[in-house]
Amino acid sequence: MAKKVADVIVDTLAATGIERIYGITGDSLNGITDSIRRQKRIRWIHVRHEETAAFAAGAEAHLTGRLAVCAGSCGPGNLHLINGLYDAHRSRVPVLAIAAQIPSREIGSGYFQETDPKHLFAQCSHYCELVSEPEQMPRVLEVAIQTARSQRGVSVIAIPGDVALREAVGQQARPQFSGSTPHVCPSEDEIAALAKMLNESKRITIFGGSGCAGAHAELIELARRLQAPIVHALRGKEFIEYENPFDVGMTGLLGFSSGYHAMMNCDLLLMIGTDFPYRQFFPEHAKVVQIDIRGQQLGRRAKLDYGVVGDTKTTLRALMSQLEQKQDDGHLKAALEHYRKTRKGLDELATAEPGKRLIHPQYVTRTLNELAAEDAVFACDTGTPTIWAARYLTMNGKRRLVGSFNHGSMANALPQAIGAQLSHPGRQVIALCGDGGLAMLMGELLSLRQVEAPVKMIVFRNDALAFVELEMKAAGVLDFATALHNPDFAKVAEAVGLLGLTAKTPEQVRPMLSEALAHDGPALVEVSVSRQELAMPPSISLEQMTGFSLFMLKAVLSGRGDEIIDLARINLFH
Ligand SMILES: Cc1cc2nc3c(=O)[nH]c(=O)nc-3n(C[C@H](O)[C@H](O)[C@H](O)COP(=O)(O)OP(=O)(O)OC[C@H]3O[C@@H](n4cnc5c(N)ncnc54)[C@H](O)[C@@H]3O)c2cc1C
Ligand SMILES: Cc1ncc(C[n+]2csc(CCOP(=O)(O)OP(=O)(O)O)c2C)c(N)n1
Repeated sequence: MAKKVADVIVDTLAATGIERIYGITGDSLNGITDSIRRQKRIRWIHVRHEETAAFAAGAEAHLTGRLAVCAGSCGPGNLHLINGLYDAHRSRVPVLAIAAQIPSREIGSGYFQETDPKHLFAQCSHYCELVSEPEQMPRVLEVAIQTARSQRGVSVIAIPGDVALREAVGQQARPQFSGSTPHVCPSEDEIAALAKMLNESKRITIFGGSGCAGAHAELIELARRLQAPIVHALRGKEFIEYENPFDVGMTGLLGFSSGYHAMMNCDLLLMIGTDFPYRQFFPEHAKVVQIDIRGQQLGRRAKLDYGVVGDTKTTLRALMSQLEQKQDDGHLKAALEHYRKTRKGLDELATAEPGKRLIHPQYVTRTLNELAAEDAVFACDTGTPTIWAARYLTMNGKRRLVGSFNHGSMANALPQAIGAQLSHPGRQVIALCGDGGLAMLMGELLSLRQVEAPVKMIVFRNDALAFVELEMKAAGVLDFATALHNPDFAKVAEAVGLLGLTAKTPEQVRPMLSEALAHDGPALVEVSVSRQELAMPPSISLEQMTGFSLFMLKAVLSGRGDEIIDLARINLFH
C-alpha cells in the first residue's frame, strides 16, 4: 500500500522517539489515527477533553525534557487544546500539537467547524504552519519539531484531513537532531566584571529558579564561596531546595518570610535562571545582577546593575576561580536563623487536633509528604494546593513537582498527572487537587481507567474557590461567587471504577492517604479541609492591611461576624 502523508507524520514522530500522542479523534484526524493503529509504534492516549491532552503532553515534556505530542480534530477539537498549550509554551517545554483542519477545498468559506489555527495558536507557539501539499512533508513537521525543541515551547502543524490522506511524495524522514544543549559561557570580560561585583559586595543573596536545574553542585559551591543564602522561585524548588545548607525558602505571596527578608536585606542580589514575575518582591536599594541563558530575560523583572547571558552550570564554573572566599557569614547566619524560625512556624500550622473535626490542609500535605515515595511525582492545582505544595512538600533531587506555575490555570493537576504517569510508569504520581479544579475537568477521572494510569488524587475539599476568596479578602472585597456545591467526590470516584476514600477527621487523614498510596490502581481521597486557612504573605503591604480591615468591616456589617471569629480561631489561635 502506498504511503500516505499521515504515515509520513507517524513515521517521523516515531523516528523522533515519540511514544504516545494524547488527544481525541475526529473525522479530520482519521488519517493520522488510522496510521497510528496500523503502525503500532505510537500509543494513542484517549482522554476526555483536549485541554487535558495538552496539559498531559506539557507535563511529560517538563518531566522528561523531551518533545511530547498532542492532537485535536478540526475546529472545536483543536481549539480545546489551547489552554494547555499556553501553559506548555509559557513553561518553555517542547510540545508539538497536531491540529487537524477542515477539508482543504473549504478553507476560507466559513465552512462547518472552520477556525484559523495559524491565527489561533500564534500567541502560544513558536511555530504554526498549515500543511496544504504532500510535498511539504516531512519538512514542515521537522521544522516544527526542531523549533519546539530548540526554542523550547510549542509548535503546531495544522493539516486538513484530506491532505493527511493523500499519497506521500516519496520523501523520507531526514536524520533527526537531538535537543540542542550547547554550553553557553559569558565572555572573559563579563565573567571578570561579574566576579568583581561579587567580590566587592558584603551581603549577597542568591535568587535561583528553574534555570538552575542540573547545576546543584555548582550552586551550592557558589553559595559557600559567597557565604550567601539561597532563595528560590517556585519552579526552582525541585532543583534547589534539597541537600542545600544555604536554603532559606521561597519568596513571593506564597513564600516564606525568611526568603522575602533575605532578598530585602542584601546589598547584592544575584539572580540565576529565574523569571520570578512579581516585581514588588525585589529589593529597591540593593544591586541586582542576573545570569540567564536567554538574553531577552535580562532586566525583565528587576532593574539590573549587570546581566550576562550564559547557562548556569558553565557560567558558575567559569566564575568560581575568580571569586574570593568570603569570611563574613553574618548575613548568611541571620537568614538561616530566620529560615529555621519560619519553618518551625509553618510546621506548627501543619498539625492535627485529635477529637476536632477541623482538618488543616497543611497537615494533610505534611502527612502526604511523609508517606509519599522517595521518587514521587507531584502535580498541584492552581489555587491553595499550590501554597501547600510549595510549603509542605519536600524535594530530594528524585521527586518532581509540576504545576501551572507560569500560566496559572486551574484544573491542571489531574491532566498533568496523567502525562506524568504515562511517561513514568511504575512511579508514584500524586495530584493535589482543589475541589474547584477537579470539578473543572472531572471527566478525566474516566480517563484514568481508560488509559490505565494509577494516579492518586488528594482532593482538598473546602467547598470554595478558596484561593480567590483569600485574594478577595486581601483586596478588601467581600467574597462573592466563590462557594461550591460539591458532590461526594469519593462516591463519584467509586462510580467510575476508582478507589474512593474520605477523610472527615484529622485521625482519618493518615490511614486514608496510606491506603490510597498503597492501592494498585487509581485512587481518590477526599479530605474535608478548613475553608479559611489564611496563607499570609511574608510582607503585608499597607494596601493589603487596609484590605483586611475593610473585609472585617464589611463582613461584620453584612452580619457575618461568625466568619471573622472562625477566621481568627483558625489563624490566630491555631
Ligand atoms: C497561584 C500561584 C501562586 C504563585 N505564587 C508564587 C510565589 O509566591 N512565589 C514564587 O516563587 N512563585 C509563585 N508562583 C509561580 C510563579 O508564577 C512563577 O511560575 C515562578 O516564580 C517562576 O519560577 P522560576 O523563575 O524558577 O521559573 P521560570 O519561569 O521557568 O524561569 C526560568 C528562567 O531560567 C532561564 N533558564 C532556563 N534554563 C537556563 C539555564 N540552563 N541557565 C540559565 N538560565 C536558564 C529561563 O530563560 C528563565 O528566565 C505562583 C504560581 C501560582 C499558580
Ligand atoms: C481556568 C481558570 N479559571 C479561573 C481562575 C482563577 N482562579 C485561580 S485559583 C481559583 C480557585 C481554585 O479553586 P479550587 O480548585 O477549589 O482550589 P482552592 O483554592 O479552593 O483550594 C480560581 C477561580 C484560574 N486561575 N484559572
